[in-house]
Amino acid sequence: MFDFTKLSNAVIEGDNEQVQVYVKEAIDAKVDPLTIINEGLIGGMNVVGQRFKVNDMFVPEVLMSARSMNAGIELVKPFLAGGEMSNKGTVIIGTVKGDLHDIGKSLVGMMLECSGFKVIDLGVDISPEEFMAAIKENDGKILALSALLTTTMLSMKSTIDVCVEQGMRDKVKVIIGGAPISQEFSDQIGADGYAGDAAAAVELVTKLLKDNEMVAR
Ligand code: B1M
Repeated sequence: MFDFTKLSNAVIEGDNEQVQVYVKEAIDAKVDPLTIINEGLIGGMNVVGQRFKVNDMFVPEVLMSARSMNAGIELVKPFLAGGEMSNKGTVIIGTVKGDLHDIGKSLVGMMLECSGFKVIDLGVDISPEEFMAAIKENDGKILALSALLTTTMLSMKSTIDVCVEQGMRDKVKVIIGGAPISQEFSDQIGADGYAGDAAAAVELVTKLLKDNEMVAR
C-alpha cells in the first residue's frame, strides 16, 4: 500500500520538485496512475480547498499548489490507460462564463483525451456563443461544461438556452460537472448528464455517444 501523505503534503506546500519526486516514486512502485491523481494529487488539493475556505491559505499559495498538482499530473499523463489515437468523437470542453477555475476541467479533458476522444479545450470564462461557434467549427458531439462557483452554475443554463435558440440542442449532448453541480441541477437545466469526477465523465460521454448511435440506427 503506497503512502500518499508525502505527495499530498508536497502539493499543499506547492513544492513542484518534491511533488515530482514522489510521483516518480509512485510510478516506479507501479501504483495505478488514477490512484496517484485521486489520492495523492487531488487529495492534497482538497486540503488546500478546506484551508482556503477558512482563510488559512490565500490565493498565491493556492495557485502554487495548483501548479504543483499540474506538474504531477504531467508526469502521470503518459501512464494513463487508452492512448490510442482513434477519435471516438469530438468533445468541446470549457469553464463557463464568469468562472476562472480550470484545474478540474483540464483533468476531465485530459482523461477524455487519454480515452480516445478528440478534445477541444476552450479554456475558462467561455460565453455560450463561443461554445456554439466551437461546436459548429469542429463538429462537436459532446459539449462539456465545468463550473466551480454557485454563481456561475447559472451560466450553464444560459449556455443550454443559447444552444436551443440556435437550433443545435439535438445535435449535441451536454454534460456538466464541477464541485457545486449535482444530478438534480443537471435535470433542472435540461443537461444530458452530470459527472462527479473525471473518470465518471469518461463513462458518461462513452454512454451518451453509444446511446446516440443506437437511436440513429
Ligand atoms: Co476558487 N473557489 N475562487 N480559486 N477555489 C472554490 C471553488 C471555493 C469552493 C473555495 C471555498 O470557498 N471553499 C469557492 C466557491 C464558493 C462557491 O461558489 N460556493 C471559491 C471562490 C469563492 C473563489 C473566488 C470568488 C475567490 C475570490 O476571489 N474571492 C475566485 C473566483 C474567480 C472566478 O472564477 N471568477 C476564486 C479563485 C480561485 C483561484 C484563482 C485562486 C484558484 C483557481 C486556479 C485555477 O483553476 N487555475 C481557486 C481554487 C484553486 C479553488 C479551490 C481551492 C480548488 C479548486 C480545484 O482546482 N480543485 C476551490 C475549493 C474546492 O473546490 N475545494 C475553490 C481540484 C479539482 C481537481 O477539483 O475543480 O472540483 P474540481 O474538479 C473535479 C470535479 O468537480 C469534477 O472533476 C474534477 C476531478 O475530479 N469536474 C467535472 C470538474 N469539472 C467537471 C466537468 C465535467 C465533469 C466533472 O463535465 C463537463
